[in-house]
Amino acid sequence: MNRVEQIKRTFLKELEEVDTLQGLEDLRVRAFGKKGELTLLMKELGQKTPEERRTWGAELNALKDVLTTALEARKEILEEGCLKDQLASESLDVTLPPHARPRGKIHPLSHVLDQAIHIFGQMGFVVAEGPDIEEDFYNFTALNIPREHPARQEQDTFYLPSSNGQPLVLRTHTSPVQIRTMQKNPPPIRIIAPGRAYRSDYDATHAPMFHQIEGLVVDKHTHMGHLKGCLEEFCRLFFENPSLKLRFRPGYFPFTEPSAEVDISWKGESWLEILGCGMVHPNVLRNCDIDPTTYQGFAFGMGLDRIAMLKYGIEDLRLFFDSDLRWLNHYGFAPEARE
Ligand code: 2NM
Repeated sequence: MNRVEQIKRTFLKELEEVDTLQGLEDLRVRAFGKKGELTLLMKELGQKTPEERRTWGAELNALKDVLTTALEARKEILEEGCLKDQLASESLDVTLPPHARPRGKIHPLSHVLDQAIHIFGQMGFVVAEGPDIEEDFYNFTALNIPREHPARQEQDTFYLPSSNGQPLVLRTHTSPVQIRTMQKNPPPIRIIAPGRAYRSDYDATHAPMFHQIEGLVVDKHTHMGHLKGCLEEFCRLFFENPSLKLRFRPGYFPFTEPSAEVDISWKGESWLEILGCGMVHPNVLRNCDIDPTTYQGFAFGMGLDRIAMLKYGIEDLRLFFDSDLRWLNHYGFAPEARE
């Protein structure tokens, strides 16, 4: 048996036994690599006579073809097996529900809003809403805020180009929602108006856009005692402190008379102002076609951002609106906890 035939036999036999792609590659290198058996034989051709070169060359070329074809065939078989193994070991059922919980957090403001709506909801209040862009009439005039009142001045209010003679503003409080509600619905009325308000003011505790929640009750015998009881109940539930004390100080708002500012006892040592309130001014009721000799109402308003900061110890209001994921992850609430 000549050398060519011998190489062919051993190579084909080993090829049949090889069962990994790496083993196959090793075998290929032993035949066709730089120092492979076939490569060395090819090199020897150079030292042969032209006659020998012709016959040897033909034989070597035939061997090369046979081995290459056999290598390719074996490779295909091994690759197919390899893919089957991979498919079997990496099977994935995409119809299964995800095992990881959602990672988003509820913004502290949304959380506080949910709590407030829940507490007032249990007392019988319903949520009312209105536009952020308001007519001057609803934001000021109807609320008994005269033309010379400082709240109207440019430094506080964002004015917009007027439409058909009506001056427009970004509402500076959510009170216009109460006006619209009183104009549309006859008493008894029991609403809260949560929403955005805008004032030209910006520091650690003031943002040009902030959140308010206001409330309004109108009925025939509504009085200051109802107002006090309602706000005390709310504050005790919201701050989760059944012995929380409230202090009512006389105050002034153009739309209520009498008016009061409310403080809560804080860490047993000091008072903190958290809201304003009062009995709805007769002029305001009249502006909404409600007869002040038959009906009376109380109203209150507080900053949602402020009560969120107090409850959760958040120092800088500006961080509320930065959408910083690290901040949200720290101060946010798990979606499961949402009421
Ligand atoms: C406050 C304080 C006191 C208030 C009054 C009214 C309305 F429309 F009924 F007259 N809405 N909101 C009010 C009263 C708001 O926020 C500090």
